[in-house]
Amino acid sequence: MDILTDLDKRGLIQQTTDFEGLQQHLANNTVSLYCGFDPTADSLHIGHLLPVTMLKRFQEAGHRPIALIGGGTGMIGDPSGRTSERSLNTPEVVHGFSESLRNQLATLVEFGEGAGKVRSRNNHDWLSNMSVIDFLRDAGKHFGVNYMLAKDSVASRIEQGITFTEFSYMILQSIDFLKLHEEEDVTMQIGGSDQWGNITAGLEFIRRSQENHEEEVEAFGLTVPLVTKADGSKFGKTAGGAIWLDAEKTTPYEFYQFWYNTDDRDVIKFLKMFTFLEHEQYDKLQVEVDERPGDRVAQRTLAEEITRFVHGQEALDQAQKISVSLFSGDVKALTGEEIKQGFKDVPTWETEKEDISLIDALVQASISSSKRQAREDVKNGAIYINGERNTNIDHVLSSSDRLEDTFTIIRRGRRKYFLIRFQ
Ligand code: 383
Repeated sequence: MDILTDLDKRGLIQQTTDFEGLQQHLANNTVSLYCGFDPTADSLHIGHLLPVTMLKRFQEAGHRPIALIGGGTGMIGDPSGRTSERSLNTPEVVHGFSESLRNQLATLVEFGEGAGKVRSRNNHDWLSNMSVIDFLRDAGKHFGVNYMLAKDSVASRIEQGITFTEFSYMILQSIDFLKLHEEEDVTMQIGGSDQWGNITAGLEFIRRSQENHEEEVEAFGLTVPLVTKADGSKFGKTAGGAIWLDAEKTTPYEFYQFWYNTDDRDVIKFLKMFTFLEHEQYDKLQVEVDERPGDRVAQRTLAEEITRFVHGQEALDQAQKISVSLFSGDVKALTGEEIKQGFKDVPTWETEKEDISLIDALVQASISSSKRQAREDVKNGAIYINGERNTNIDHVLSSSDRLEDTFTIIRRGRRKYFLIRFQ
């Protein structure tokens, strides 16, 4: 199957310029293509994951992807898909973010030259030393203001207001496309559907810049769709905020759980879009969803595949160990590191490393509402210490109740967890 047909079957194509021409182009050439990532934070988030997997898909299909870090464009701010002006970050901050993104991308795709590798470029290298006269003469002259005003990214901001800075952004992205076209033989830019306007502006710029050349080289654009959920809520946002690809910001356990909790109605769609499973494999998983939804085999596969891709096998194993422990209640075997991950969002009470009666601890940690309630809870068998039921109201929490000499995990009832952290 050719790559475009595969992408189409996976629901990964929102728009392309000249689909058949692109199909031909990809069939007859080793195509250099690129996708840009602006350093607006110190990590990518799952909204960036599809484009990253797209780079890998094209690489595996024998083409030559480039990940472009927007060290220059990140200084300006893309208005696409945003309802208000961005605040500018300092050059130092943008530079730091660029470094972080590059390092992160290097863990997701294999950077390097040659076959099987993904090249990386940073547009700071050419945008930062471009003179304003060159900018206005060589680039600006090819962009009609009416054309720019008609772009979604600008038109949708007219009422709100948009500065000349953000208004100019599409020209910078177009300069990149032309630059990479000339220097790296790039003939295709990919991105999310929010990037369609910028990508087509670049194509227009390349076309105009070639008007005097004898031979016109074709160039193409392709966008992936915005990921939507069956329940209408926004994909990628949880109560805790964005889902980041950086393990320090969203732990592999949280990341795993995010995917594991996918709705039955979305899970096959997400498997097709985000994983590298073959068509027969997700067809089989569709049967699982239809016939044994309670087993969540498709969700587990989804969570496994994506967590492995982003965080690696070891982090996946750990995330699964934590998940199983929390679900079964058997938490004794967790390491301190795993407890920190699994209990990141669990109510935590910090106290000195001293013995304390269980009843006092339950009240002070706000696990039970009063001493009376605490005694009831213990007597009723609702209280578990490190996974083991404790019905002794005179129990004293001591060092023998601490995991890794630091944590006591209290569970009330079937699922409600609390953490006591002794320092
Ligand atoms: C900069 C210079 C270029 C080409 C692209 C860019 C970045 C682009 C942008 N992209 C988003 C970002 O950086 O702002 N102007 O966060 C996101 N992308 C990709 C994809 C996406 C887009 O990095 O839809 C989600 O991830 O295109 O929002 O020469």
